[in-house]
Amino acid sequence: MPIPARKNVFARSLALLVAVTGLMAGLLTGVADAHGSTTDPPSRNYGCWQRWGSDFQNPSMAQQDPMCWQAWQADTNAMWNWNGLYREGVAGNHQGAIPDGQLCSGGRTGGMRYAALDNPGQWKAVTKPRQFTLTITDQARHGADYLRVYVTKQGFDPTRQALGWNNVDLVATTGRYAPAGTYQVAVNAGSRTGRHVVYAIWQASHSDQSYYFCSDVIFQ
Ligand SMILES: [Cu+2]
Repeated sequence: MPIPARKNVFARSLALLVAVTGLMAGLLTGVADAHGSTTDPPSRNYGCWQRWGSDFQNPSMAQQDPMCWQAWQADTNAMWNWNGLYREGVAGNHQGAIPDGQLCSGGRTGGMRYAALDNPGQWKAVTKPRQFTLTITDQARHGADYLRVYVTKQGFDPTRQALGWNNVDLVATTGRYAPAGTYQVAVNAGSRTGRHVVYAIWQASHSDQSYYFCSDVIFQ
C-alpha cells in the first residue's frame, strides 16, 4: 500500500512542520514580548535560568541547588519566562495586589506559574557589600516610572518563611528612567548582615505594568 504510506509520511512531515513553525513563532513572540528582571543580584527565577537553563533536567540540581530544582519541577515556564513576572493595572497599590507570603511570585501572577518562587529554603544567594548597586535589565525598553527596593529586616529567615510585607523595609526609591537596557539603583542595606532577600518593584512606563523580583543575597 505505497500511497497510504506516503500520505502518512507526508502527514507526519506536515505535522512536524506545523509544530516547528509554531515553536519558532512562539520563540519570536517571546523575544518581541520580552520584558525584564533584576539581573544583579539575580532574581530567583533569573538565577535558576542562568545556572540551569541548558541543563534543567540534571538530577544533581536537587542536591546542588534544591530551590531551583523545586522551581523547575513546579513549572519550567517560571524560568523560560524569567522576564515575565509582572501584574497589570495595579495602579500603584502593590500591597493591596500582593498578599503576604506571595511577594516573590507577584501575588501568584499568571496563576501558579511563579508560585514556587515564594517557597522558603536554601535559595542560592550572592554575596554583596551592604552598599551595592542593583541592576534591572529591561529587554523591552519600557522605561521606568520608578523603582522601589526593599530589604528584609534583620532576623527574618528566608530559608524558613515566605516573604510578607511586614518582613521588609523600603530602602531605596527612584524617579523616572528613560527607556534603556538597564536601570540601576544604589542600595544601602544599613547594618544588615548575613542572608537577606532584596525585593525590587519596577513600575514600567509604557503602561501600568508592575514587576516584582526577589533576589537572595548574603551581606558581609
Ligand atoms: Cu513588558
